[in-house]
Amino acid sequence: MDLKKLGAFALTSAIVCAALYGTAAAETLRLSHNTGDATTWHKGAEKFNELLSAETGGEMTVRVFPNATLSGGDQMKQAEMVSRGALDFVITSAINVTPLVPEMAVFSLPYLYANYEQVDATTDGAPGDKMKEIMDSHDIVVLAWGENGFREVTNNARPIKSPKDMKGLKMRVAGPMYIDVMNALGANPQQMQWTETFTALQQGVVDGQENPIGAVIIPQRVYEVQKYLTAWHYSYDPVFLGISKKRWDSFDAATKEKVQKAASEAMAYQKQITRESTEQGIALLREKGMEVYEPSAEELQAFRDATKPAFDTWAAKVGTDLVTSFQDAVAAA
Ligand code: X2X
Repeated sequence: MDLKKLGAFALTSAIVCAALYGTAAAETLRLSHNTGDATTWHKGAEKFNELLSAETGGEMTVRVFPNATLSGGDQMKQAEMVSRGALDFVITSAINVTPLVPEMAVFSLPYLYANYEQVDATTDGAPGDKMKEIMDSHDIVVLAWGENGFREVTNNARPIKSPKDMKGLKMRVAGPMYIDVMNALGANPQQMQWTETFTALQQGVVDGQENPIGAVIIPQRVYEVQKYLTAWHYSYDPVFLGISKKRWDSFDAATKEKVQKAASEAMAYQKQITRESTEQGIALLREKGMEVYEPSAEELQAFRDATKPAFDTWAAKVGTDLVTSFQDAVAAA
């Protein structure tokens, strides 16, 4: 084939491709998250793909990878991969980012929040924006906050009604701050990947774990391997939809606007379905055979007092100014 023919062939191929796929520039971006494909995290990710495809007329689509498969099953590694541009998008929760950005632990300080109004006052207000700035300095652009939720404790040994009931329980936790919280309660914590936790609970490697009801416990059927749940609301965990700064900076202004719009809407949806599922959650878990305990205000205070050392340790790591800005927003809500 001479050069002229080769050129004509290449041109024809390009035209055929463009006709077949609508545009030659269609691109698929990758999104990693670290829960299963039935969770509200996953539904939020799928919604983001749907909205972004619609917004861009099919020019941009998002392929969703659950269970942290793109980071070799390591849920904490996702943030680091996004920050160096090895992943486009991530949906993960605050606690998973704390090895890279310790300040993210501020959200989950034990008993910082008592209700959703207080949560929203921080994520939708100046404290949430400050956290976006800090994340940005680690090359992760937080497009929108979503929700994992208030984390509740489950176990197979006994009902948990007071801190002394936690003594000696082998607890699976997600990240470093929860190790300190569990130690303050006299439990035996160990850090473990979420994807390995169901089997560990089933086989009795650990007695218990803690996770939000609507986003994780129900969709991942934790009730099949756990008998007792206490709704102690000890730590709130937000999720966020983030993009690598490298990828974000490669977009023009119009594209940024479309990505931002799809992300905001997808995470608003994710938060809404998480809260709906949580609201029905305790009744459903009882139906499934779990024994659910809802502590009184005084009982909650006992957990708050017992976890105070972990609050203080992590408030110091996070920085007093940041903690105070969160506490001020909470108090004003
Ligand atoms: O690992 C967990 O416990 C989970 C799924 O909630 C988080 O990613 C923090």
